[in-house]
Amino acid sequence: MSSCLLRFLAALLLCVVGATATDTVDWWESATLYHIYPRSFMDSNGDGIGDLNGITSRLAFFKKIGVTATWISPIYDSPMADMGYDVANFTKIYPVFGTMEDFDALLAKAHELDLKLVLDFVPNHSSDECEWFQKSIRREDGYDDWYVWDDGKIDPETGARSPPSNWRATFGGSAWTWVEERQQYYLHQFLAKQPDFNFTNPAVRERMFEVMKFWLDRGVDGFRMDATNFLVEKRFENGTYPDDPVGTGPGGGPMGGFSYTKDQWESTEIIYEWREFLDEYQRLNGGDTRAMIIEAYSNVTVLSNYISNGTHVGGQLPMNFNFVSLNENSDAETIETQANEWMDVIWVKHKMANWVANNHDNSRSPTRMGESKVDAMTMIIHALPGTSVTYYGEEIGMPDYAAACSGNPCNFRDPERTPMQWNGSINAGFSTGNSTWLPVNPNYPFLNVQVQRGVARSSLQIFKGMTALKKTAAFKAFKEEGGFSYSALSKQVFQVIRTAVGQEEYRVLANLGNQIEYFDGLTNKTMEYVLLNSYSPHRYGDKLDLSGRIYLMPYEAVVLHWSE
Ligand SMILES: *[C@@H]1O[C@H](CO)[C@@H](O)[C@H](O)[C@H]1NC(C)=O
Ligand SMILES: *[C@@H]1O[C@H](CO)[C@@H](O)[C@H](O)[C@H]1NC(C)=O
Ligand SMILES: *[C@@H]1O[C@H](CO)[C@@H](O)[C@H](O)[C@H]1NC(C)=O
Ligand SMILES: *[C@@H]1O[C@H](CO)[C@@H](O)[C@H](O)[C@H]1NC(C)=O
Ligand SMILES: *[C@@H]1O[C@H](CO)[C@@H](O)[C@H](O)[C@H]1NC(C)=O
Ligand SMILES: *[C@@H]1O[C@H](CO)[C@@H](O)[C@H](O)[C@H]1NC(C)=O
Ligand SMILES: *[C@@H]1O[C@H](CO)[C@@H](O)[C@H](O)[C@H]1NC(C)=O
Ligand SMILES: *[C@@H]1O[C@H](CO)[C@@H](O)[C@H](O)[C@H]1NC(C)=O
Ligand SMILES: CC(=O)N[C@H]1CO[C@H](CO)[C@@H](O)[C@@H]1O
Ligand SMILES: [Ca+2]
Ligand SMILES: [Ca+2]
Repeated sequence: MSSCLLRFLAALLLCVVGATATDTVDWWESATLYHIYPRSFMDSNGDGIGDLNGITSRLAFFKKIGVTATWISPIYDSPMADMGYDVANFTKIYPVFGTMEDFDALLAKAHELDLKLVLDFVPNHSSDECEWFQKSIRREDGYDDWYVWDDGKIDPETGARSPPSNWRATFGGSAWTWVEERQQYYLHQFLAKQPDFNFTNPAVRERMFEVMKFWLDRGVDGFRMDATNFLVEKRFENGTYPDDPVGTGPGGGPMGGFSYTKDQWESTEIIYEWREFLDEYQRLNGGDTRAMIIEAYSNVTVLSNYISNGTHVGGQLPMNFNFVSLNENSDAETIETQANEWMDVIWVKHKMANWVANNHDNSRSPTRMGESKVDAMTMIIHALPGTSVTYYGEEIGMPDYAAACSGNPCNFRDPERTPMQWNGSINAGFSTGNSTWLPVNPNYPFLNVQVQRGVARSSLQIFKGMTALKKTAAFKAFKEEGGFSYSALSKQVFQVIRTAVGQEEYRVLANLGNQIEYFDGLTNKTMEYVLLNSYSPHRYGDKLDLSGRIYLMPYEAVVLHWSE
C-alpha cells in the first residue's frame, strides 16, 4: 500500500519535473525534423513527379513514425535549371507541384495533425527568368541595381574587356556572365541561370521581407534559408572587386577559393535582420516560434555567429553537416570527433544541436557508410541531444541508386533523389503513372515502408522507437545538468546516455564494426533492453547487468533503460 503511494507520488513528481523541463524546450530545439524532397516523395496524379497533394496524402505517415516537423525543398515556380533552387517567382507554386490551394490544404492538414511545416527559402539569387531580373536587365524603374552588375575591366592597351574579378562559380566556370542587352556582367555564385541579388540594396531586402510575410500569413512555421553564407560579396568602396588569391581553389588549384564571396560578415547581419522580422511577426500575430533554419557549409565559428554574436540573435538552427562527411572508414571515434566539433562550440555557447546525416546534395549514408550501419546511425542521430534531421527514405535505410545517373550530362546529385519507396506495388507506390521522373530503385520490393512496418527490428521500427524516446523524461531533460553524455567506448562502439537525474536513464550502445566487442563494468546498473536491431541476439525485456562483462555483436545497436 505505502509503496504504491510512494510510486504514485514519485510519478507525480516525475510529471512535474518533466513538465518544467518541457516548458523550456521550444518545438525546434528537440524536433524530429523530416526533409521532404517534393519531386520524389509522392505523386498524386500519375505524371511520375511528386507533388503537394501527394505530400498531403502521406501526412498521416509522419504521425505514425513520430515526426514532429517537416521542411520541404523549394516548391516555387522555376525553370528547374537547379531543381527549384532557381526561383522564377517566390510567391507562386511550381504548377507541376500543384496550386496555392493545394499548398493551403497541405498546411491546414499538417497543422491539424500538429506537424510544423517549414519552407525552403532561396534568398541568394533568383532564376534569370525571374521578372525582377528581366526588369533589371532593362534597367527598369527601381530594378536597376537589384542584381550585382559591373562593367568589368578594360585592358588599357588592347581595349579588351574581362570580368570584374577572377571569382569562380560554385558549380564551375566564371562567376560573371556578360549580358549583351545591358552591356554589363552580372554575378552568379551557382549557375549562370542563378543571378545573385544585390543584398546591399534596401529594396531587395524589403522585397524579401514581403515574400516571407506572404508565406507567414499563409501559416508556415518557419524557413530554411538556403546558402546564406553566399548572400553578400566583398566589394571595395571604389566599386571594384578583389581577386581571389591564386592557389586557393579546390585542391590548391589556380582558381579562386571563394575568399570574398563566402562567409562575409554582412551576410550574418542580414540573418539578424530576418530574425528581427520573424520575432516581430510572432509578437504581432502570436502563435509558436517561427523558426529559421540555416543552410551554410561553414565552420562553427561562422555558424555560432549566425545564432548570436552576444548582442544580436539570428537563426535558431544552423544545420550541422558534420555527419554528412561520414563514410565507410568512419568509426565511433570519428563520430565522437565530429560531434565534439559541434558541441564544443555551438552547444557550449548556445545549448543548441542538430544532426544531419543526409540531404539532397550528398550521397545517402547507407551507401557512404555501409548498409549494416543504418540502425546504429538512426539511434545515434536521435539519441544525441537536440533536433534530428531525416532526409526522406533515411528512415527505411534507402541507399543511392546510381543507375539514376544515366542522364546526359549525368546529374551527380540524382542518385540520392530517387522516388520514395512506399510499398511493393508498381513504382513502389510512389506513382501510378507509366514512368517516374527518376527510376525507382529496383530493391523496392524488399525495401519499402510497408514491408518494414510488418517486420520487428526493421530500420523503420528502430526509427519509430527512437522518436518515441524523444518524448521521455530522460530525453526531455537534455538541457539540464547531467542530461546527456556521449563517447566512443572503443574504436567501433559509440555510446550515448540520456538521463533524467535520479529518475531514469537510457543508454545507446552502437557497434559500427564487424567484430564482437566487450566491455567490463560500464556502470553498476542493471538495465533492460528496450530497443534492439536485427543484429542483436537479445530479446526485448532482457536484463543486462552492466557491472560485469557485456558483449556487442557485429553491428549490434541497442537501447537500454533503467529507472528508479
Ligand atoms: C508571381 O506570381 C503571382 C501569382 O501568379 C503574380 O501575382 C506575381 O506578379 C508574380 N511575381 C513575379 C515577380 O513574377
Ligand atoms: C546595390 O545597391 C546599392 C543600393 O541601391 C547600390 O548603392 C550599389 O551600388 C549596388 N551594388 C551593386 C554591386 O550594384
Ligand atoms: C580600389 O580599392 C582597392 C582597395 O582599396 C584597391 O586595392 C584598388 O586598387 C582600387 N582600384 C581602383 C581602380 O582604384
Ligand atoms: C572560420 O571561417 C571564417 C571565415 O572563412 C574564418 O575567418 C575563420 O578563421 C574560420 N575559423 C576557424 C576556426 O577555422
Ligand atoms: C553583433 O553584430 C551586430 C551587427 O553587425 C553589431 O552591431 C554588434 O556590435 C555585434 N556585437 C558584438 C558583441 O560583437
Ligand atoms: C501502394 O501504394 C499505392 C499508392 O498509395 C496504392 O495505390 C497501392 O494500393 C499500394 N499497394 C499496396 C500493396 O498496398
Ligand atoms: C500510360 O501508357 C498507356 C499505354 O501506353 C497510355 O494509354 C496512357 O495514357 C499512359 N498514361 C500516362 C499517365 O501517361
Ligand atoms: C560501483 O560500485 C562500487 C562499490 O559501490 C564502486 O566502488 C564503483 O566505483 C562503482 N562503479 C561505477 C562504474 O559506478
Ligand atoms: C551548399 C549549396 O550549394 N546548397 C544549395 C545552395 O544553393 C544552390 C543553388 O541554389 C543549391 O543547388 C544548393 O543545394
Ligand atoms: Ca505529380
Ligand atoms: Ca550573393
